[in-house]
Amino acid sequence: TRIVLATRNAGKITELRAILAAAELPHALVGTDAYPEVPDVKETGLTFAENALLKAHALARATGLPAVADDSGLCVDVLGGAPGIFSARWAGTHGDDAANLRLLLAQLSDIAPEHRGAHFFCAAALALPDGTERVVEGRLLGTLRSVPAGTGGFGYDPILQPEGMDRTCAELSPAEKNAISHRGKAFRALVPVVRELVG
Ligand code: ITT
Ligand code: NA
Repeated sequence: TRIVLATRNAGKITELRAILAAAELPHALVGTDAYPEVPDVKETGLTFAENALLKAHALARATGLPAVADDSGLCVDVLGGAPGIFSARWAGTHGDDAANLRLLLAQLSDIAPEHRGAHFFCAAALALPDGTERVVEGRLLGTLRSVPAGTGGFGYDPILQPEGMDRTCAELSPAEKNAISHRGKAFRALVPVVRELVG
């Protein structure tokens, strides 16, 4: 069986392939790019879970295959959880990671180190063509640096320092990040669900 990965974010795809490869599922993981005719989904949900389900259902219906989707973002305590579901377009242009990071750092410039708590959040959804759906979640707690560090990962990785570590996510190896990340936790939790519902 094939399973479609409902994401166009290159950073996510790399991580999802590594996380799911470790699970040794008997499925071929096909990227959304194999289905260029599938229109982009409007992420109109109010939560990560709703948006992940919207993306998974749209691709499952369009392809007739089981689809998994990721909706994720950075939630900053002192901003009441923002950027949250708006993380990918915080500075206005969808997917402009550098601009998003710059704006967030500017917004936090007066915030003292002890008030810079934040977490990454990931909702991982599975949808089948018949409408069956499941969603699971994972988070990674940490604090936000005021100066970016590291070149790995993507998005806000250069400023999120996981709890108990002295490096940012962008300074971790891919395996180190996946072992503790919101995405690693969510998709490892999704694996038994895939085994149950897809076979
Ligand atoms: P798809 O909808 O195609 O999956 P997207 O980039 O639009 O791609 P989201 O709406 O879920 O996906 O937004 C995710 C944003 O959250 C992403 O652009 C980053 O800014 C941030 N983000 C999510 N996971 C992250 C991670 O592991 N490290 C750093 N930033 C992350
Ligand atoms: Na989103």
